[in-house]
Amino acid sequence: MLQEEKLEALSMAGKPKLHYFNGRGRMESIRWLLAAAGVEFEELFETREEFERLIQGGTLMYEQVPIVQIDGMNLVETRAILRYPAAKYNLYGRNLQEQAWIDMYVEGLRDLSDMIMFFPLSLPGEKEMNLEYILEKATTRFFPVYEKEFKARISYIPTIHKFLQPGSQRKPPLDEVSTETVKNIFKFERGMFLKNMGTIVAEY
Ligand SMILES: N[C@@H](CCC(=O)N[C@@H](CS)C(=O)NCC(=O)O)C(=O)O
Repeated sequence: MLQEEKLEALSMAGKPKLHYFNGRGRMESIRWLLAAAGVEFEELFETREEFERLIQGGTLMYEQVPIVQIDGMNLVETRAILRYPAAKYNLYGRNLQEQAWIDMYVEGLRDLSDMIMFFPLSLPGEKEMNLEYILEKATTRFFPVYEKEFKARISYIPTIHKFLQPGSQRKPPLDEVSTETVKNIFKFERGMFLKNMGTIVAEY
């Protein structure tokens, strides 16, 4: 091994490993959280074959990603993953009340981000209707909360400011090509049915 390769391997050794496809999806909030905590992370972008290998190797508790390998654990379930570094790096409130507020913001944001995440998988005939629904809920229900509480403050936090700069590990929204990649990895063959604030009640 070359000296630089050894150094690279050493610096990667302690970093959390994130396994997901190369896009936002459920991993993006985890990327944001680690970035905000100032924690460097390594990303492994799954193909269908790698995803199946993880399943067969017994690494994925529910045969689903995201998975984050951190501190000797194979952490799955997005919100369980988020809570771990949040608590570890003191970003999960100073008391139970603060934790409850954080949970409320996180759960609301999840309702909104689930709708946005599944939007590219809408059936062609339902795209326009879904977009209208998401925009209406975003602008009247969710954005006012986040604008009031966070807008001005957040982007000034140095770690977040850095993550917002071009070239960071922040992902772009799905385009047509990456949507096809995701469909192939997770075998989404038809549309997803969105109802009631992004809850998927059926896959068809
Ligand atoms: N509740 C889980 C849901 C995970 C999930 O639905 N993952 C999708 C990719 S975003 C997946 O692995 N789908 C493949 C499958 O279920 O077979 C979480 O929040 O992490």
